[in-house]
Amino acid sequence: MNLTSRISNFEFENPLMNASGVWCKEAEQLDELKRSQAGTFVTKSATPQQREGNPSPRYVEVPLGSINSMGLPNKGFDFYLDYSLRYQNENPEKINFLSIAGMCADDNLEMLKKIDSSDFKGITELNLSCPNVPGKPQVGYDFEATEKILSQVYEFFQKPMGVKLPPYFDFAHFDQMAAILNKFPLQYVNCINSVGNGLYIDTDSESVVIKPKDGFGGIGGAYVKPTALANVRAFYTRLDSQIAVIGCGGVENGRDVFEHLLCGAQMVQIGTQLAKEGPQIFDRVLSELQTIMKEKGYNSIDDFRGKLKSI
Ligand code: OXC
Repeated sequence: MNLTSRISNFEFENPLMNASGVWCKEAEQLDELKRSQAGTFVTKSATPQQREGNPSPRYVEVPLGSINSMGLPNKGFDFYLDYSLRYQNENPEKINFLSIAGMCADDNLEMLKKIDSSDFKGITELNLSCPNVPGKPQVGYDFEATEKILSQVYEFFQKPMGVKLPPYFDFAHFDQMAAILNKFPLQYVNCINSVGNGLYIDTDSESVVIKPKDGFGGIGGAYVKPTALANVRAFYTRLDSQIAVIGCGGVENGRDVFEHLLCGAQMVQIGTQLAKEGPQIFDRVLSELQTIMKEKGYNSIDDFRGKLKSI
């Protein structure tokens, strides 16, 4: 069975990978992803310098998913660039995604300049949608700021790049954001980051469950699948065909992956459920996907990718 997926000129054995932030902060975690069945992996969103992130508790599993306010804890940009360079030297036929999330536009430009002048051959992900840094709005909800940063980036940046978007909930916003993204030579857009600033409450203790921002945090898992699928579909149908879509949100099993692919995703990321099960999840989900494809008589993902039917 052919599970091959592509982003730009890169080909991956299968469409599965981690969602940035999950199982990818430490070298040991990245090593485990490397050894897993995932088609590739993405590193934790980096800031120029190492960050501790928000106070704990800051990630809690809740009945239908998770709530988090990590606040971009990471080991600093150089660590993830070095890791990625080592990975590509050891595995010349493979590449990974390198995620960055500066605290401001200048941070992003500084990191992108370093990537541009490095030997990095993989794909950069510009995270425009972290909901968890107190006082920092999500750039992806500011259409002017999004267009401005992309214009600044493409004045010099020559390498493959995609953007990680927050979820949108209005057709006007799908239209406006897609029109902006279509102006740039992006390789992909990633839909979606967590649904920002939800509030999960523990009724017994009558309290919030995470400490930062008085309990407000990004929601992931089953809660967000319909929103994620809507965003994948909305951007798949609006973006120029050379811009791929990566689907992220609510993936727990092969059926969820199938649905993201049907909506048009090239790659499908797993976050909350990866945090729960660990990297062996990729074996299970891949075999579930193959079972569904076999039942439906599909030999390759391209047989059904994007072909969601109307009624
Ligand atoms: N999305 C992000 O982009 N970052 C993390 N959480 C999230 O939901 C974080 O570090 O807070």
